[in-house]
Amino acid sequence: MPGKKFYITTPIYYVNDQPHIGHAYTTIAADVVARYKRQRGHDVFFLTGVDEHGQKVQEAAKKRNVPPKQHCDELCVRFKDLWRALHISNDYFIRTTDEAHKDAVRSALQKLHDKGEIYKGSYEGWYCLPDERFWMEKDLVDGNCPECGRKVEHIKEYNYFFKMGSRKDWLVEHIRSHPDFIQPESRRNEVLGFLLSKDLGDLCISRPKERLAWGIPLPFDEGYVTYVWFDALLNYASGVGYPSDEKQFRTRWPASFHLVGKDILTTHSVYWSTMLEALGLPLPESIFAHGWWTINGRKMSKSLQNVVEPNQLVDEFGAEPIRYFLLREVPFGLDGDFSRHALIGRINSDLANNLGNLFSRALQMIMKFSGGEVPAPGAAGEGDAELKSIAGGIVEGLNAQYQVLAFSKILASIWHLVDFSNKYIVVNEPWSLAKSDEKRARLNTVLYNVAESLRITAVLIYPFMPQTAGRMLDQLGLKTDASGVDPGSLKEWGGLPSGLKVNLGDALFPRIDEKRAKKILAGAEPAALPDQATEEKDRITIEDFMKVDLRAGVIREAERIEKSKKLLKLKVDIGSETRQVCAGIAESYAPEDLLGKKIILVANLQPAKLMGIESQGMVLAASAGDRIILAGFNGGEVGPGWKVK
Ligand code: ME8
Repeated sequence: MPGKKFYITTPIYYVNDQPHIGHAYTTIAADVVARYKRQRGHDVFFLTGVDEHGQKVQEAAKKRNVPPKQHCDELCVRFKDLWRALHISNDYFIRTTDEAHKDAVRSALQKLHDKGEIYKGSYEGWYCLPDERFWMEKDLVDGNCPECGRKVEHIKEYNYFFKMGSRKDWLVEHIRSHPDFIQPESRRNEVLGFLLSKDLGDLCISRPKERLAWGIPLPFDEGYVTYVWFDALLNYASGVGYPSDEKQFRTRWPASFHLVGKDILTTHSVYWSTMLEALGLPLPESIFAHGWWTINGRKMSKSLQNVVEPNQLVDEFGAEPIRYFLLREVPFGLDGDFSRHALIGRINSDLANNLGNLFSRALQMIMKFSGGEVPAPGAAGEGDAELKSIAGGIVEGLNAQYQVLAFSKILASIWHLVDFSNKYIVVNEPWSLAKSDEKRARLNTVLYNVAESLRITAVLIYPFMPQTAGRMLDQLGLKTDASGVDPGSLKEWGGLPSGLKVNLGDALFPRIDEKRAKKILAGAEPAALPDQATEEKDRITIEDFMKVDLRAGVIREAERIEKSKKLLKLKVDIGSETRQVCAGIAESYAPEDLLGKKIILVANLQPAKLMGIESQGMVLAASAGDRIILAGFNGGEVGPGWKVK
């Protein structure tokens, strides 16, 4: 019997240019969720595709001197190829030039027109050509588009409008009564704020053909084509059969998740929701708007020559480290900064060192001390219960973490298991146990437990790194495919059969040595310029410096400060007391990721009030542009209150 249905989508990307790292980000995230849900036995449908109509695409085709359809055919292949290279497991790839999609758009338009939801009216206003949006005079910033800052044109013309404005109260009520409808919560509040602060106008859904030819003609007036957003949003319905294949549509709809970037949250939460309501269709369960990747603190753009090409990254690093990095580095929902430097750091420490070394070490020990076979475990000993409980804890919390797309946290918790397994080996010293026959039973238990922990790790990382998971299970001697193992089954420790023949194979993740790293970084994105270091005349003496009381602290609590984008309120344990500190790090850190983090506090600053909240000290951090990284300690057990000098 098919499992519970689960339908997830990405935005359909414009084919006006090559795919870049931002497109890869959303698609990888959707892929991870789709793979997880399939593992859990859900009947998954994962849709992605391309947005091919409208001004942007028409202009791009013109620039290349090819007809728009030919341009789309060529560009669309690049997206498809990239998804293959990144191991994306979409069930369907939709193009808005597909006949079925065009029919769906025309059918929806006709239906709304027949119901009196679409009317013709005159429009006078300012039009941003690149964004394809009308603006009111009052919205303009210095006479330019408030969204992209580019020039706008004054336009007066007749157009067709969809009655969106009258649905404002209904939409506010829907958002309020469905807490998961817009995620994360900060974005939900933003949309509510936007809706409550102004009137919601009707939506202009047509463009006169003489101004824009590349679009779907309106079924009731061939002199116009459909506005690209009205066309594009309907892909989520047409991609699952609307309206011609009612049976498929009824099984799949509504979507469980629309994943989008924060740039297109309004179109999804306001335009799409009201369109669905007018069509008499249920709304999606959740729209999740993730954050924005910058490159060394700057917007990605062709003119800055800092566009990160995912194909090049795949060639340099392989697909799986990229999938891991993008979802581990920054909590989904927050903005992040991409750099090859950070990517190499994660590959070398998390992947090559922590996971890769643990895996090869474990297999080598099974080879050496157990004849290459996973031994049968004996009685439990010291540390075993903790290892099992860490694994069990991850599995227990997994569904809830996936429900809020907490990828970074999920990976951090899996790596906690990896780190503990490494520690478990160090503490139990299998090489010493192997020296005495009496300790054989304990040796077997330790080797078995490490192997079982690695099997669990493989199943858990499968959604993120499917090929690595497959290699791990294969090297552990299992013939099972990780995609077919329900993570729920991992709750029971001991699923790994003993007697399996392990095989060594190549390292999971080769370390990137200094020479290679240098070569990669030489051609990488330009570094952010740090502030100039102190001039000679501003230098201080050692006595001056010693006046600053720097202390190691542990963050015990962290929360956002209402109305502040930048500030977090922290409770920092410095041994003798707990300090309340306001830190301007909210754009770089999620509060939940700070708990337990060791930081450096300036402990003898005069208290100050920030946004009305007392701050009793200052946390040290490095910053360049918008990018902030907390200063901390490099290994070692530093206790709260230790003096830093
Ligand atoms: O907006 N960081 O297409 P688009 C993170 N066709 N994500 C990014 C990003 C960045 N720097 N840049 C792009 C469109 N994205 C419409 C969508 S849907 C019915 C129509 C990702 O090619 C992110 O998901 O401009 C963002 O929402 C999307 O690409 C925009 O892609």
